[in-house]
Amino acid sequence: MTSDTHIGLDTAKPPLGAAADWTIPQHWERFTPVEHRVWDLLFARQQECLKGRAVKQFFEGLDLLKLSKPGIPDFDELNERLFARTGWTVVSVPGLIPDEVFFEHLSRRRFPAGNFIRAATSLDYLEEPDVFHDVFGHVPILADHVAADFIQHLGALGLEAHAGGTLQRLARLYWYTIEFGLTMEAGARRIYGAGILSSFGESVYSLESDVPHRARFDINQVLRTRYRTDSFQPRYFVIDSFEALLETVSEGLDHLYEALEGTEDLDPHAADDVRKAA
Ligand code: HBI
Ligand code: FE
Repeated sequence: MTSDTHIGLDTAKPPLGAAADWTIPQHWERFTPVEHRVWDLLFARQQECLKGRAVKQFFEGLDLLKLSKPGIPDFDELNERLFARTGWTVVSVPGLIPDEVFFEHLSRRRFPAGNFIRAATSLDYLEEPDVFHDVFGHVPILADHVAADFIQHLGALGLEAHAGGTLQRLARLYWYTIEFGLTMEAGARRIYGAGILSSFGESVYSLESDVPHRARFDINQVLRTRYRTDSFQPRYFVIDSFEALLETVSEGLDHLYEALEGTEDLDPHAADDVRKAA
């Protein structure tokens, strides 16, 4: 989860107590019963709401990683299972970290997870990604081999884009897949983006509202389309499968960045026919 405009993080130094890569110890024992209860509340609500809405690899990941165990997961336990499965581990961070640091972690199969959970008084509003968004939303599909490969590859592409000045485009690919992606599954649309999976309201809206546009995933359209960070998404892109998604990035993106130079950004609110002409 991030914003098109989180400013100044790139030059920031890690906060006190954090390592050079912005990781901090989870100190799982410090979470209070109230915080564990917030996790349980959010977990129960989403597990119910996502039946028939989330992609099957999400539920398989929940089971494989035993995430339905009550309370905020202890990363030492979680990482034993996750690492054995796909070589990924979850690392604790204080909150949003600089783009380059974030993508470096992904490129090494480390997923940065916020080391805090939202207050019970604001179950549906989130300033920065908390442990529920990151671990419930992002981690289950890391247990799927193809999705795990894709997210690591996105990490490497993020580092290249950061170095090459095309990070804004790559951030859109990240946003419209890992954060807010939809996929086809047995002929029906299903959710796989963490920003939706971890949001009660958007889990329903993304599939059932007639407000947002839903377009077949097209890498060029994605790289050109701006995104909103302050509301439900006005547009979703629907992939055929994780295999198809991985295929679109397997040759790298430099040739696409070049071809898109000078093209207009696309408005996510605009209808497809208008955009086709763009
Ligand atoms: N930091 N902790 C954290 N979580 C994110 O999702 C994140 C980040 N920093 C940068 C970032 N995301 C963006 O670069 C991507 O979402 C594009
Ligand atoms: Fe996220």
